[in-house]
Amino acid sequence: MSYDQNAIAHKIQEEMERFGYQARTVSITHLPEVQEAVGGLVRQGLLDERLYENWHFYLDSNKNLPEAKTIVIVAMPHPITRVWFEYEGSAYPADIPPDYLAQKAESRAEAILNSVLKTAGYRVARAHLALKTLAVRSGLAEYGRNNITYVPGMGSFCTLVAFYTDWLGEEDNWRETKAMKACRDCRLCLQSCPTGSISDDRFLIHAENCLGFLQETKPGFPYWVQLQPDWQNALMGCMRCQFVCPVDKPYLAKIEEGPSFSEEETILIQNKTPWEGLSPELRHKLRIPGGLYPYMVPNLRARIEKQSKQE
Ligand code: B12
Ligand code: SF4
Ligand code: SF4
Repeated sequence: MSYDQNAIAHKIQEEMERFGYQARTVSITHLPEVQEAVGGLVRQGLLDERLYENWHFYLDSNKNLPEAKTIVIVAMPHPITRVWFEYEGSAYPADIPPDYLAQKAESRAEAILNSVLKTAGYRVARAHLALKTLAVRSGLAEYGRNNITYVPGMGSFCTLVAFYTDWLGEEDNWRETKAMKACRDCRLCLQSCPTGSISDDRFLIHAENCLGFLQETKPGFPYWVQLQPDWQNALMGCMRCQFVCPVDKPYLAKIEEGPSFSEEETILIQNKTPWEGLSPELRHKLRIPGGLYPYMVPNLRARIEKQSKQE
């Protein structure tokens, strides 16, 4: 059976839109440019080695699908999830940033592509690349000064995921990198970052100082961060540069209510009970992948300590 190319592109867009997702296609010929955008920074010594060594987003290519002709990049809106912890008669709210709970949306985007492309005889494989670079160069997003990318209708509260396919998408969306107009006269994220990771000396943030990095490499908070206001603002990572951003304001109102944890459950977590020692129900309720659990514990402790002091 032959499939009309336009019909395939149309079907992908239609299915993505059903879930509020946005997608762009980019020719595989741009893959070296995506890699080089990061490679150039590495050679200039502007990117901490631990970043690309830890996350491998930089030189990865389409080894899993050598016949790939197209890269599809997808942005999926994702609200903050607010969970509650009971402790000594008080309820403590804590926010989980969208990307820590994004697996479901990523799988759904993959399922959509599989349902359209595999049915038409094409293959689909995950593309592990520098996703913000790809999103901005494909025209899907623009950079904020905080180095997070903003998608119209989603702000920065979205997850990105990319795929290779041997289907030849007709549209090759490619342009120069772009920053948001809103950042021209605004420095709120720079002024609010508790680690000084966003600076005036360069556009690229000093990601090795970002709380997201510090917490994922070593659980806890360095003492110098604790001297800053609002250094503890999320149950995982940090959202300070998104909380203060005027472009994100409309999306901050959409908070998804997550589960509440009883005092008993809160104490188990606070006491650093190993992941394997938690009941299957509690693990399920926590929603995060087990590997991230040790990074959550110091945040919960700090969250409770901070609110107790204010009460
Ligand atoms: C490593 C990583 C981290 C590291 C480093 C982050 C960083 N800024 O590099 C740490 C752990 C700190 C981190 C933290 C967070 N991350 Co992260 N992270 C990644 C990962 C794996 C790679 C990022 C990357 O490519 N870095 C390399 C740098 C060089 O890329 P870049 O920032 O795009 O840099 C470009 C620009 O600076 C541009 N540029 C340079 N000079 C200039 C000048 C001008 C004028 C312009 C316009 C551009 C420009 O060129 C560079 C190369 O293209 C991606 C997933 C993936 N595979 O892509 C997720 C990802 C970027 N993270 C994500 C998120 C959500 C976060 C957090 C918000 C999580 C949180 N709340 O705690 C924070 C945000 C921190 C921040 N302010 O950036 C999302 C971003 C979604 C979005 N809307 O953009 C991603 C895409 C994950 C996902 N699947 O959705 N992250
Ligand atoms: S806070 Fe201001 S400078 Fe920072 S990303 Fe948002 S609009 Fe841009
Ligand atoms: S996530 Fe937090 S630490 Fe990282 S750049 Fe934004 S405000 Fe700074």
